Amino acid sequence: MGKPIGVIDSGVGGLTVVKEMLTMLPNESIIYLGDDLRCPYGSRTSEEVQTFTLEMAAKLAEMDIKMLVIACNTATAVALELIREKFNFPVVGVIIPGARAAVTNSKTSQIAVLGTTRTVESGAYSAEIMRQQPNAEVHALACPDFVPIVESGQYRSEKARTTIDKTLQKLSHKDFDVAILGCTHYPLLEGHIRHSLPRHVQIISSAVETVRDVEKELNKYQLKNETDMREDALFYTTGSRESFKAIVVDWLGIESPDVRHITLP
Ligand code: I24
Ligand code: DGL
Repeated sequence: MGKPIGVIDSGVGGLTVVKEMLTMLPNESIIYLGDDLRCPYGSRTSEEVQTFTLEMAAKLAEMDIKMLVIACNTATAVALELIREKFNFPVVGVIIPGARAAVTNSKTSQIAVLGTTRTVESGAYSAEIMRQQPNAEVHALACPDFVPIVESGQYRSEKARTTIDKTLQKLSHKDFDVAILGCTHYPLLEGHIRHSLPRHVQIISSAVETVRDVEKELNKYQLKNETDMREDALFYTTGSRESFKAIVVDWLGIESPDVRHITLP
């Protein structure tokens, strides 16, 4: 059996990327590591996020992965380059694929980016969009209330709707035609976000785009698993096994996932 692909995230949000990997890459084995104990990363300093991301990558490197996916926007924003320098396997983040989809789909080159405070303050999305499309205009908005709304299980509530509406009003004077959901959790809020943005605005969620890049990298480095078999996904959490497992069962529909506790560093 071939080596697995490693996936890291600040918690469970990266499971949105895993969900696409399971269907789009049916022969690939996955090892996931979520740092639930220290989640959220979005309100932490860049130094903290870099250290934690490095610790996760090192842990999966010990497990002999062939490629690493940084499924967390905040970690990608501040640590992608650092991780690429330190390890020999290919590393795929979620920002380049999301930025590309936005640039491709925007007719006006006016692009909104929604993300955590750390992601927005890093300027990583703006830099990547401008690199791909130098005359683009980027309107980045930090949405610090959005992750807590999802994690408190209130994401379908009326309160969620009003909070999201109020936050997105800050963009009401900007004339963009594409909005990037630059955080793992925001696809769960897409209904509310859709409602609070003008109807012609196209919403981009990067999970599918990211997995397309994973597939390209597998081909480029001839790392595809050619056998028609894969190991069951293996999940590690730095937090509670039971809470993590409940979300995996619910979100991925895996009946009894292998979830193990791990300590970092
Ligand atoms: N969604 C996320 N994180 C949570 C949650 C959630 N609790 C309920 N839902 N909690 O992220 C974070 C706290 N940790 C504690 C330690 O163990 C893991 C959780 C979004 C997940 C996206 C895949 C709501 C919820 C759910 C199941 C599926 C999806 C979802 F319960 F949003
Ligand atoms: N995974 C993070 C991201 O995509 C959201 C949760 C957090 O702040 O840690 O930005």
